[in-house]
Amino acid sequence: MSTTHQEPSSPVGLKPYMTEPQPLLTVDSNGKLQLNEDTMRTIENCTQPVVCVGVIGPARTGKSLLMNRLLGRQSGFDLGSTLDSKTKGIWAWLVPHPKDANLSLLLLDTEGLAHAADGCCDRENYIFVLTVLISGCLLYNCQGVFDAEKVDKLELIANLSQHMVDKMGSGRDTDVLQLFPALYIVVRDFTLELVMDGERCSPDEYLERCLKTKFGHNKETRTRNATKDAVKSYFPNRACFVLPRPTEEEKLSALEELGEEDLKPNFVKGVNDICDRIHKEVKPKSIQGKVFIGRVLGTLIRDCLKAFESGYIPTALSTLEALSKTECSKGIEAALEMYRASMDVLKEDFPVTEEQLVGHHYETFETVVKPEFDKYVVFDDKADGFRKLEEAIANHYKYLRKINEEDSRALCQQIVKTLHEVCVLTAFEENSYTGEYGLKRFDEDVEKVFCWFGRYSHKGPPEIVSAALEEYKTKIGDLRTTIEVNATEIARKNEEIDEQQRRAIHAGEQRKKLERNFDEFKTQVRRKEERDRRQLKELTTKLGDLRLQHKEEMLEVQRKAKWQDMEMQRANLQLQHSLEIQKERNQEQRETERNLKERMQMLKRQNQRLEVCLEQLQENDSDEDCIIM
Ligand SMILES: Nc1nc2c(ncn2[C@@H]2O[C@H](COP(=O)(O)OP(=O)(O)O)[C@@H](O)[C@H]2O)c(=O)[nH]1
Ligand SMILES: [Mg+2]
Repeated sequence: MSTTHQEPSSPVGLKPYMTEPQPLLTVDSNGKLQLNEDTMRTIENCTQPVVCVGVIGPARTGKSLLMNRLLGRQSGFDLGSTLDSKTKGIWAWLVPHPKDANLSLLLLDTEGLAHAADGCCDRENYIFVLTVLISGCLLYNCQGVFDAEKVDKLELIANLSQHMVDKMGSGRDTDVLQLFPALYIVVRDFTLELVMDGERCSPDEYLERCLKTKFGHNKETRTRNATKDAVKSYFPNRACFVLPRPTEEEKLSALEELGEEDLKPNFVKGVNDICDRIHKEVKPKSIQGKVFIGRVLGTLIRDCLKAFESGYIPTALSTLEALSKTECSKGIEAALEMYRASMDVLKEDFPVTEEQLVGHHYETFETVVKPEFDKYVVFDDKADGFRKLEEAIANHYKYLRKINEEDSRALCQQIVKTLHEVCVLTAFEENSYTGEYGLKRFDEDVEKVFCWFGRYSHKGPPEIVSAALEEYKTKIGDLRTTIEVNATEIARKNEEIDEQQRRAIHAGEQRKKLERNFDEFKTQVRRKEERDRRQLKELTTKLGDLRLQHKEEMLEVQRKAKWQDMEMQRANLQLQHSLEIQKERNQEQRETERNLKERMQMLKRQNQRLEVCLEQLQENDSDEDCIIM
């Protein structure tokens, strides 16, 4: 086979491709189709344009085997070798495109039309419609020959297609028809010679001949002709392939185990031809130049499922409208996200000027938002989606503008606050603005604030910057008035204080003078007191001396008087004794008158000598020895 399967590369944590087929639509116990989210995620995450190939046709006609062989695989999609169909719903297999690294290939294996009689008509319709809508190539697989009976079997396809293109003339006819895939009819177990009118013909010529309408008016002919016309109208891009039986009858049930060498060469060649044609001709679907990538396919599938769940089969137009709406919303979301991300880069530098913000906004809008939105949007003829986008962007721009202005305001206020603190507040707290030149200093410092503020760049929109300065001016104006009032008040108080100080100094001088006088007076008093004390002391000493002297003199006098008394007494005694003696002697005198007279004379002399002695004693009053002598 010409196709070589490449193992999908799957970075850790991401599953860009599927290593094996996965269920896309499963059938629950009630026969309802359920979407497999895991498979959907893988498809939706595929960012490459996707070539989608779906196979339909009666059950057990080798559809699954054909899909596996398209990937050069013996196995993959389950084959059913019994009457029971292995494939229910739709199975998907997303792989890298074997021939184009920029594309991905999605194979859809369906449970088949005219499925076993389990009353699943709606389901068949849904599966067909969904496969048609998302596939770029629809393989219609049938067995035997493509004859009138097979054409009849296409009636369902024709009818459904007819339904899908209902309401033609909406202005979207081209787009609607573009949604239809190429139709490749694959006739399996084809045993006949391809001969028409005696000449060999190609399978495509064979198909076209089969699709030729026939003349006739009976109902059967009319219906068949309508089917043929419908198929030709909706599937202008069509082809036919015939494949012989892949191998001998007895090996059919074990086809999965057979290698290429076990298959008939014609079968292998036929499958290769299909592959080549698919690889060459089937392109990813696109509407209005918007190529279907995984996300768009996902949107289509989900929109279809919504319609199925509501019980109706979507038309191509409704599908496109739903797709347009959903993609438009996603486009708005994605473009807005890109806008946000791009603007967030500028937001890091907030605040910026209005020009910068507007400039970045317009540049982002033109170079990022529009292209991103364009990736999604289809059928936005009236630009409703674009208006919504503009509105969303405008809202976000408004929000950013507000943030920018808030940031600018906050920054300006912060700068002003810091400068004010550094240039003004510190000086204010240190009372530098009081006194005669306080207000002048204040004005100079405020001027510094304005000057330094002007040196800061990236402050944001000028009107916000101006507003911040105006606000500061008002605030500073109040402060200036306060300083002015304070300065006047302080000047007045200073004058008062100066006056008080002057008075105090004067009073102090007066007091000092008084104190000096008082000190002098005290000194004088002290000196006088000392003098008086000294004099008093001297007088006291003198008095004491005098008293002592007087006392001694008195004692001496007394002593002398006492002594004199004693002397007198002694003299008296002597005198008495003398008198007695005198008397005796007088008697004796009388007796001895002469002797007495003589003796009297002698006593008188003695008395005179005593008196002389006494006088001498009186003259030497302190000489006791002398006295004692
Ligand atoms: N006669 C015949 N049998 C086939 C062919 N391809 C597959 N088979 C067998 O038919 C049975 C059903 O095949 P499968 O691929 O599951 O058919 P599906 O139900 O259409 O998907 C299996 O046993 C296959 O081996 C074919 O081309 N001719
Ligand atoms: Mg199958």
